[in-house]
Amino acid sequence: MERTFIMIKPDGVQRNLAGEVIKRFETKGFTLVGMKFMAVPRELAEKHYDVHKERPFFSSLVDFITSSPVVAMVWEGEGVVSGARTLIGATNPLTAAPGTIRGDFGISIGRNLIHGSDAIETAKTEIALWFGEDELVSWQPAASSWLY
Ligand code: 3AN
Repeated sequence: MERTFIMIKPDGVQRNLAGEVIKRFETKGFTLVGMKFMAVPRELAEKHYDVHKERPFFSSLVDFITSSPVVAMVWEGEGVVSGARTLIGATNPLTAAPGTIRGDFGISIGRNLIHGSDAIETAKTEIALWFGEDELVSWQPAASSWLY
């Protein structure tokens, strides 16, 4: 089953939006298979944003992501990589559509609340970078009478 890496960035945590973000992924129908609240080591942040290392905003992006804790998650489901990007919205929150996470809660491109892998291959790389296999749990809801 397809998986994607999602991170609620320091601004999302500090604005108390973690629950709201998780709720949107849950109610959409995706399945949580890994989650940790963590401080991000600089080396991990640099590897994660390696594709942007020549961009002018690289060091401020790494500074920001390492400045206070994030919620790192892996979500699973059919089409979850592009589906998550749709839930998240465009990179610039000012032009992100209303109804998306960035469109509803953000105004600044440098504080756009959340990261989501941009392609299936990127998702595999990012999941391996952020999580050990033993931190991911595949599960199914119980087909039993106690699930109301
Ligand atoms: P997305 O997160 O939508 O995939 P990317 O991969 O282009 O967007 O950018 C990664 C992160 O870099 C963004 N989430 C944002 O925090 C930051 N970023 C992108 N463009 C800019 C910019 N022009 N100025 C400041 N930060 C930026």
